[in-house]
Amino acid sequence: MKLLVINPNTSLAMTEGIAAAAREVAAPGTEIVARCPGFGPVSIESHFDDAFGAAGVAEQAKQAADEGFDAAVIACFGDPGLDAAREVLAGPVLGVAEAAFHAASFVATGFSVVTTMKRTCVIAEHLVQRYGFERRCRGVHGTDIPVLALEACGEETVAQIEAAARAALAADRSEAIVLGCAGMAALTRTLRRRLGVPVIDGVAAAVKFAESLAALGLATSKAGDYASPLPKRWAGWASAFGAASTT
Ligand code: 2AL
Repeated sequence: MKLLVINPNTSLAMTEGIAAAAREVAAPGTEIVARCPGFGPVSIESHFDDAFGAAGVAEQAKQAADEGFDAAVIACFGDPGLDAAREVLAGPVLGVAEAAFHAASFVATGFSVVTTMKRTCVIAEHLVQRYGFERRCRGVHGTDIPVLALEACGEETVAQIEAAARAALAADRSEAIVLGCAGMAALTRTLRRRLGVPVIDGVAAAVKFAESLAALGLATSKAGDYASPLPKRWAGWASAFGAASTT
């Protein structure tokens, strides 16, 4: 299958890291194509960043709509633009936060999220509520590690995330850790070994769920909510996005 992985931020280094994490778990027949938007912030760690990340995802999804992708993954923990991508793409679209919450719930009764800047915790908490995981997610914990610090992540940063995860497991009485940033994907195995509990990277989870949905022959329902957007006039730099979609 052909899987589109959209990194909603504009960091090429992070896009490559996400692609590597996706390829590490992908089945032999899965082709991973990783892209990021042509505009927007280099990292997403505020509501304003998130709004432009969502627009970037919408741009990438729209541009890829006729390229024959079987499924897509939105690789930023805020799942920006997820619903928009589902409207314009034919195959299933998975957000990494959504995928990670589902995966964690299969292996633990309660999980904690360990994320980047403390100010992004509310974005993750909103997703927990939106997806209905309030009874499984026992806490969201910020480390105040900037997203870009994860691009060249040394032992000091890993140790900081490990310490935050240990504190979260104890304070929340949880049994699994969800990593709250796509840039943390490369740390999964190390943290799993050190913590001795399931550590869930949403990128890997989303890739495997996308493969499963494709194997099951399941795609986004176009019967209502996720039908293609109505064609209309768009103004300014976004005018190309008003054209009718073929999906
Ligand atoms: C993220 C992420 O996954 N990518 C990004 O730019 N920001 N998440 C986060 N919690 O900071």
